[in-house]
Amino acid sequence: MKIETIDFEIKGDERGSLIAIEDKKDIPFDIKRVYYIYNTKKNTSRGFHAHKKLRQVAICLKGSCKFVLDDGNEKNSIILNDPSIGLVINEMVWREMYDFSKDCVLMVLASDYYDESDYIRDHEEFLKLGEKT
Ligand code: T46
Repeated sequence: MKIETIDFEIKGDERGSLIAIEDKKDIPFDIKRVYYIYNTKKNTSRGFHAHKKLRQVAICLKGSCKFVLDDGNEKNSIILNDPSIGLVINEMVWREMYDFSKDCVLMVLASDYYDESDYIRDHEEFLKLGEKT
């Protein structure tokens, strides 16, 4: 599958860098929730699910981590290590996250509130649901 990323504009000057993310302008959905993952223990993997409807953009603010995305037909991977890059994760995409650096801070902008019923945590079920859509 094609990995979709967003390049955020860096407003840099002699003092350093600043990135502003504005609702509706920089992200392809209305942001209803922001969460961040940090202090991930060594050799830990996360994710292993898809979302029925939720759309997200993941930004690695510090350090690095690897995403494997799977649309049911094809897998692809990307290393996030640049706070000016957003990884778009659309609905019905299986995600797995690996290789978190010790200092990794991964921020995620989400199109909806937390809802456990939107998660598909079984890969076989994900593939079956994907066939119907
Ligand atoms: C995703 C990847 C990139 C909440 O209470 N509220 C929240 O908004 C979230 C995201 C999680 N939680 C609770 C649910 C679990 O008890 O936090 C705990 C850890 O969540 P989870 O195991 O789902 O974390 P990851 O890293 O496997 O997945 C998360 C997101 O849940 C998911 O939507 O796409 O990051």
